[in-house]
Amino acid sequence: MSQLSAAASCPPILPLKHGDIEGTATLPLSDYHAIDQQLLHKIAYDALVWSSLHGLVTGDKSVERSGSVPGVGLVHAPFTLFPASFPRSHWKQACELAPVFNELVDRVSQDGEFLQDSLSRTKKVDEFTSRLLDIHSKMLELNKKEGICLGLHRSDYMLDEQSKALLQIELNTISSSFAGLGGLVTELHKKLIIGRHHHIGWFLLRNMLSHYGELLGLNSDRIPSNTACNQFVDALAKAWCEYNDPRAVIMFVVQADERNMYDQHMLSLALRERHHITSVRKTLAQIDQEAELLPDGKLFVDGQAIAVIYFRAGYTPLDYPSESEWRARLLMEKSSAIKCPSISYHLAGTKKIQQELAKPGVLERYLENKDDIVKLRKCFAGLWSLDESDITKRAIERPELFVMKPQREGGGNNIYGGAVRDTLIKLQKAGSQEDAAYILMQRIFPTSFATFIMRSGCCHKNHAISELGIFGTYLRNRDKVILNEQSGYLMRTKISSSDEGGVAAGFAALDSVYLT
Ligand code: ADP
Ligand code: HGS
Repeated sequence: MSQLSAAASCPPILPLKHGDIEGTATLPLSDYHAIDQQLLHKIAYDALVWSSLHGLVTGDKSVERSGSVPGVGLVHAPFTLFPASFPRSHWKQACELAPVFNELVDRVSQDGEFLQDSLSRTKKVDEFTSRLLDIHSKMLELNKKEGICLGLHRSDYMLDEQSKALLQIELNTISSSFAGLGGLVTELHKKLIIGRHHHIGWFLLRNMLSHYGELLGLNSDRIPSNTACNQFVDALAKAWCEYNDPRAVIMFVVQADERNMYDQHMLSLALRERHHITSVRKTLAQIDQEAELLPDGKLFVDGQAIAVIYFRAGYTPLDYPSESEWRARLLMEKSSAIKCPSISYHLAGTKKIQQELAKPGVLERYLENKDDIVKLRKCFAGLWSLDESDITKRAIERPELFVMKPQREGGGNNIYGGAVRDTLIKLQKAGSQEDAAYILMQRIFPTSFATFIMRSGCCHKNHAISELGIFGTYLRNRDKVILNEQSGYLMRTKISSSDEGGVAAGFAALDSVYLT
């Protein structure tokens, strides 16, 4: 049965939702084959089945009775039907930057004075950042040194259409998500393009079973493999080994109302299956209730020794609704358990530090290799503090060319367009110190392309833009660097009219990469 007639037996065509672009789409990747609705539907249908069968899902608590089970109200994670084109040269550039950014975070994290000084004005006007700095200065007072440092980072980039420059959006050093689900989308896109290989009559069967590659002029070899899940898990396992207590477990610090738990469970499952390491999930409030810190620094939670603390919460003020959560964060920081991230790594990943590191001569304080410094600077977009009057003046004139950012993570916090001007004028009028809570950044305009986004079972054809995240894993035990690698990727694609990004924040869809 040919592919086209196979499509005919499918249920009615997926509705194109309001606001989608009408008419047949021109795929961004093939030589502009138009794709007909029947074929599109067949592909979308197969993709939805695949995603449910392979755990490309997010959970919610809508259907559970008691609070103790994971979110069993499952829906597929938003994903694109086809990978997003990305130039091979820029892909290579982004991958090569990963170990350099890993080393930079580790070096900056050890300069407590730089972190405190750079954030000292922010501290006065931003309660959340101030509390993080208090924990950090407490560690400085105690002269607490982190013997073993583990970083699971993701550096996000956009390819600026006008300059063709690969520019960093930000570096995430805490709760860098989607190492799990991101790899599944890579697998989905590869499977959609090429079917299962059967050894008997391999060539013949391959032609019959290969899904849509030939039809769409796509070649799955152009989709880079994505080992983010296993590399994150192997880094966590190596850190666990360095802690050297076989009874100890890895603790995931999670949000009570987490929806992205299956991205986290994928890591837990792989820890057990690949390394026979047990992981436990606790909220900050539970840790405050159940944790015990022994005089020798060993941390026990609910009676279990903790070797590694992996934060998938604690990056936003929303995670600290009371003093209980702050007590838990401080207690963990005081312990000898390996924090991922430590408070220093967490602070090194703030947007204010990103902006300070972009100042002339600052990178030279942390890195020796001149080539590395050149490589880093090449991917820096314009970054400024608000006390640079010529920039704020320009931002008031042309607010659409800037993004204004508070020291927040998790998406949905940035200021765009006219609101940039309004906020700057308000801050100037108030003459307050509030401006220290923000940074200004050059707005990056990637090329927009037509793609298909699957969300809640519906296929939306939209003009979209993409953001490439490259994962990095880093592990150091005192003066021995055990691991410093690029570790897979996350491609996120969002409709080009949306200012914000973020899958968890509900703006973007998970995607993969098609090298051109
Ligand atoms: P968060 O840490 O909350 O995710 P980010 O700095 O990553 O904040 O920004 C969130 C989203 O906003 C990004 O995923 C991207 O879609 C958009 N964004 C951020 N900075 C820029 C920029 N300079 N140019 C264009 N878009 C940006
Ligand atoms: C989790 N629910 C991030 N992490 O990586 N954002 C996106 O999954 O543990 O949503 O697009 C939490 C930020 C990019 C992924 C979400 C870096 C979270 O928001 C954690 S701090």
